[in-house]
Amino acid sequence: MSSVIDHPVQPSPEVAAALAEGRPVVALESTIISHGLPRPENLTVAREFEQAVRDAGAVPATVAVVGGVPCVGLDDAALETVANDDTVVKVSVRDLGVVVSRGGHGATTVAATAHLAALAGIRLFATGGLGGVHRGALETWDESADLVTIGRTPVTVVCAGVKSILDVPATLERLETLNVPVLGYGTDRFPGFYLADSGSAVPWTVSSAREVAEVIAARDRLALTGGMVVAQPLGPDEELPRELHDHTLTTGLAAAAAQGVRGKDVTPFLLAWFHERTSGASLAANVLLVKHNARLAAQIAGELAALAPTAAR
Ligand code: PSU
Ligand code: MN
Repeated sequence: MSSVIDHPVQPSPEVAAALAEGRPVVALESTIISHGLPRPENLTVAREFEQAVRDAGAVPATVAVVGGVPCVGLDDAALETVANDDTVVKVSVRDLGVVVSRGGHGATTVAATAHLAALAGIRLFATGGLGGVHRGALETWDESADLVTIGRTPVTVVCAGVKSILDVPATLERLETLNVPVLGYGTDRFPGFYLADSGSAVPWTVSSAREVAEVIAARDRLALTGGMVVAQPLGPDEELPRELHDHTLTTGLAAAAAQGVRGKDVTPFLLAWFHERTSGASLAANVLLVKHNARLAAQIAGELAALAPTAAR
């Protein structure tokens, strides 16, 4: 039995075997399960995200801190804890050491998931939306640690862009400063999560998983050790109706301000606001886009394993 003293993270037996054999593995975050999606759908959906990775030929590794152990790959009981236990806290990189030392439960954000996945040797990570620069950040300084962490962590994050609850142009500017390439998958527009087009352009467009794997391999050869973002939009028939989206966003931002919601609570507050006020439409879009991203990340991991067998681990 390995311990967290010998090894920084604890991979599940299935994940450990896949990594040792150079088979494709895709990390999945857990904040989306505990704080991003409503109960009881969150547990079912968490299993569906893992299944989407499997269906595309890779091994899913959902990341979370369970009883103080930084786990990469969760068994059924651990996944259930993350989905249903009220003591699970949202854990970004700054929180990891505290939650681990106290033996607590933590659901990892994109930043904390990327950090632990990279420690385990996983190169691909699928999620819904990245954190980013919040609106009004000039006064509040509220910028997600997701950005700086991706900037220095050798993981490719497949997402549907960022939510329009954020300042999208400022987020893209920060990613540029942090040397993070943003590749639009089949699009030259940066996706806006529920919306296919956030209104901003991406610097690069790719059209196959193979192409993304080639960029990862080229970056490895160039000793570019930071991370990368692959942004995949929902289809035209899959995105939220724009009027519904805009109305829900405006009222949600106003409610957050009126109720004094700040810091790490802002994102979960706005996600819940959308889920409660779009009669299931935002939830359906959210689940669909994560599954798309899980599938694409698995395909990229497969291509990378074929292209550069040692880089895929
Ligand atoms: N954006 C979403 N859904 C999410 C999150 C962001 O559309 O679930 C979660 C992710 O876990 C992300 C985190 O890493 O919120 C960012 O939170 P903060 O802005 O507090 O860093
Ligand atoms: Mn924040």
